[in-house]
Amino acid sequence: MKQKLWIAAALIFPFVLLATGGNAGYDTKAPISASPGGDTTQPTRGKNSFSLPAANINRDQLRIFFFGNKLFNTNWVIAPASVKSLDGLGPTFNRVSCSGCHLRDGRGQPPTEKGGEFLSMLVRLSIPGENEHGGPNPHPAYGDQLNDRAITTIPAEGRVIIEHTEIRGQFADGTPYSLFQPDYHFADLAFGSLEPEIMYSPRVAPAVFGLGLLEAISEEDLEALADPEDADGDGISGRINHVWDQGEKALRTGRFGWKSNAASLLHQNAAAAAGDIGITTNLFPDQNCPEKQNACRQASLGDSPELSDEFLDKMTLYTQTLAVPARRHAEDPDVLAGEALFRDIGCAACHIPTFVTGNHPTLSILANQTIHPFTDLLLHDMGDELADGRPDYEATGREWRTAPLWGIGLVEAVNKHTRFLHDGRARSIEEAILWHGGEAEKAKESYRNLMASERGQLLAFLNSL
Ligand code: HEC
Ligand code: HEC
Ligand SMILES: [Ca+2]
Ligand SMILES: [Ca+2]
Ligand SMILES: [Ca+2]
Repeated sequence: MKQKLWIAAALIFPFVLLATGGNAGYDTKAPISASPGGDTTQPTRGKNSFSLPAANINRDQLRIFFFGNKLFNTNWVIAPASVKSLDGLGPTFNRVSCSGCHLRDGRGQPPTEKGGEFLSMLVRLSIPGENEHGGPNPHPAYGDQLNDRAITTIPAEGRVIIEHTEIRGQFADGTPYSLFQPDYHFADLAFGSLEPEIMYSPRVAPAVFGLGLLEAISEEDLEALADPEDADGDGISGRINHVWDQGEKALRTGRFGWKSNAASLLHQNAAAAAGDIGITTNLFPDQNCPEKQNACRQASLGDSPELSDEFLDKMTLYTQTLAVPARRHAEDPDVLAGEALFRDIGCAACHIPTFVTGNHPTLSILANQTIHPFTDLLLHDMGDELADGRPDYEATGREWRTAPLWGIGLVEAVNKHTRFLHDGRARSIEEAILWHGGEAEKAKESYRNLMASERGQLLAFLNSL
């Protein structure tokens, strides 16, 4: 009997600590302010709402920010060119600039016409097995990403065509809705079939503001939020993705990418330069030419590295200090009612509203900020329909990082579209909710069961972010 009591006390004690707050830097109940980026928050400015420097940036940092902005918008050219510091495009690539996909620092979308070319999304590839760091195993002929463009002297790898099937459903009150289920086909493959063993993952470019604040969320908070075995029995089991960081040369907690498959912005940016544009850095010094692509290897002409450490650091500060835009209509009664519904029906269990950031590794302006990103940066099983079937480090083929929701109501103003989720299949915020499954099935069902007026309030809240 005595022993049982001890066990019970040992089990309950940690929960009491958590429930009473302890030192936790996150909160699911605190009211949500109009400044989701803390002191970095900037007023909205139409289509430039994602492109402003953090409001608390200092003058030296601002100079670097503007230079980083230039690099982010640079159209890289084939080497050798007259400006040596900005050549080395390809040999294969997806776009010639970062902003080609992250248009106005915002998000990409699938092609708008049937069979249209990819302008702001890409397809990751791998075959079964793991690479030397436990990450995705690249395809011997196509690598870890389908590069749908190339310099003139060599072939592009191929392209992807999207087709849609319409799925019909209805809300509990009988109102009908329809969803677009995408179906992907490879075409014009230059190095033979990708079947039978290829695993692929189509992903749109996410927006790039507020990311330094996500980098400053403390490790302890993410560990406290993670519940891999669902010990508290709420049906939600967030997991940390441990991923190789090429800057630290170690496994680190993943925070960026649709599967939390990158741990730092330095790594993410250098990987994007190599994989998306064909630009080498000291972090990734090899040209993006898989073993079977001889012409690719012979075509690499840029200086090594094509992007210097100094420029990579400046580009990284840029992606760390893009401001989070202020909320609109935060005090509107419908928005406040929607905020209450967001918590009541379980959205806030994954889309964690509030964190106080810890220290940032390089930028003190990002430390100790009360922020509202609406993510736990953790992996969740989102069900069969959203599954890509392609593991990414510890993320399974059914798991995705909780997408941050800050700024989501401004996507239309900035990017002139409302395509959501990892592959942009959702045509509206509401469709994104209706695709939720797996651990989020219960919250999705609760949404489907709301009255039309309540659904409107929840959407008014999301549009105020
Ligand atoms: C071909 C389109 C494309 C280009 C070009 C591109 N990106 Fe991206 N970017 C993406 C996609 C897709 C993701 C999500 C990646 C994933 O889930 O693995 C991403 C993710 C990111 C992220 C993480 C965002 C987040 O919310 O986690 C950053 C930062 C980033 N890119 C920076 C850059 C930089 C810097 C460049 C230029 C060197 C660049 N990107 C070029 C498509 C692109
Ligand atoms: C179990 C965790 C979980 C719960 C609960 C949850 N979400 Fe999500 N949410 C996610 C994940 C993971 C994604 C990314 C999925 C993807 O891209 O395939 C996401 C994506 C979204 C998106 C699209 C964001 C974007 O950038 O494209 C919206 C909007 C959203 N959720 C709203 C909600 C709302 C509203 C609720 C409550 C009804 C909710 N979510 C409940 C985990 C969750
Ligand atoms: Ca190159
Ligand atoms: Ca490739
Ligand atoms: Ca749980």
